[in-house]
Amino acid sequence: MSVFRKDFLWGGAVAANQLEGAWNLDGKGDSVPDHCTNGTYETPKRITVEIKPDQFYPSHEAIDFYHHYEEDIKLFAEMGFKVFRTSINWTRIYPTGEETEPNEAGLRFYDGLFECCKKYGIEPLVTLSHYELPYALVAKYNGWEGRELIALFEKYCHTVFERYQDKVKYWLTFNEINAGTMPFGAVLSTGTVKGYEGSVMNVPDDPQARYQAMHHQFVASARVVKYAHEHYPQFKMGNMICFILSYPMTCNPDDVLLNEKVMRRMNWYCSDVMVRGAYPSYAKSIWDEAGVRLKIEDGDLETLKEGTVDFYTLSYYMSNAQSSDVHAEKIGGNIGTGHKNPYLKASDWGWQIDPQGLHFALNEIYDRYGIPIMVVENGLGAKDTLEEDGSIIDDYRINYLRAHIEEMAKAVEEGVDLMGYTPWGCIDLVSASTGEMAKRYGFIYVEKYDDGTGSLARRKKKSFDWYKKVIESNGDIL
Ligand code: BGP
Repeated sequence: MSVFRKDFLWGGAVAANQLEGAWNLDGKGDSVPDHCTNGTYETPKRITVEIKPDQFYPSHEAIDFYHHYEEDIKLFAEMGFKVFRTSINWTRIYPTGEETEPNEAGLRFYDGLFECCKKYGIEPLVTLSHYELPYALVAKYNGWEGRELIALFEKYCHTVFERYQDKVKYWLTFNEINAGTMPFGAVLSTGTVKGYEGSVMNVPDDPQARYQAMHHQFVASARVVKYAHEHYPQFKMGNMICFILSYPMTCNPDDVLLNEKVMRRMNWYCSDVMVRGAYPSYAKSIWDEAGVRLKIEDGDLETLKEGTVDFYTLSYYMSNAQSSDVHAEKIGGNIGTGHKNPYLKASDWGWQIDPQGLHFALNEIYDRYGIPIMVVENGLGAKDTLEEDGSIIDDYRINYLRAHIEEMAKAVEEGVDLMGYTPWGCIDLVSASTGEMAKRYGFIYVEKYDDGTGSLARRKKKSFDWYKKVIESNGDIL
């Protein structure tokens, strides 16, 4: 007997900039990822101020979902998806963020997409900002450091709420808002990279700008959530956290306290604000340590209180360990911080695989907030091999997902109110951290390669049929 709710939202997740392509069609403006070149695990991708004709920008075509969405959603429906998480690319609606009138062609594209979901009985779950800041706002305001962005974001959200009020019920404000707590979050998340050109991993760090930017995002999110609650009572509004669980390396109290500090900054700081509606008591210690003096305007703290979210969502890929021993081995990986956990194995990209960590994280989150939770990203980025007969035997991916679903089930049995599960990159797409196609997550393979070539043909992987059975059995047959 399934432990998951009868109406459990099984599905998959993507982000507009990583799959749509059509980066400058039908009036779309350029967003931050459109300025990012391709990279690999070893060689970080770069951001450029101008779009250069001699550089390759993977988001420009991506997997051309813009022209393939009907075919792709049909395949999602065949797997039995109840929900499809995608984002609206802000630059399709307001190309520079500052227009007074929205771009009708951009709005029409998402009309078509959401109607197609509806045709198959799939509920859209829409991220309003998934690393898709108009680049013009980086150039003019240093991204979210500029307070002006709050009103510009509100204008954009009001437009899409009005337009899609009958088509979309579930909304997330900012994808992985806590990326701003890490230096590399300056590119994709806070956009505090005005005039910067170079590796996305070497941005000169400016914690003052990052934390101020996050404050503006918190206020923007709260205003939009409040507005939605007042005008569209049928909407459900969520936050989204990149949950990178960490453990103390040993029971040495130094390790335990170090880990608590990392967990607060990385995983709790943002959601404490968005779920509880106030900065936590330890926030000042984070700002002091980073040398940050936050500018909080009159009314901001009231706004945070008035715009708390209805449900909590997270991405979960890995965990790491924290050690006070200066000789402890650091993890490789391109986004993690911390140390290697000797009990875990890592993916080819250095992300330490830890299904039990998901169980632990869900328990901790639910104990802390007591509101419904949804896992809106999880999955294994791996190289796939196309066999001669055209098949892709991705047992490694099935094993990863199975193990995580088993642990989710245990958390549910222990009382966690889990609403749904949307594994990341349900169709192969461009990697956010490296810009590669080779780091594949999908149930559906796309013939598109790192040099930009490929027919864009879609093929079902072995995991496609596996996931279909998982959904059919509500998580019973794994
Ligand atoms: C999250 C992002 C996604 C996504 C995923 C996998 O951080 O929200 O946009 O891409 O991670 O990461 P990657 O693409 O770097 O493998």
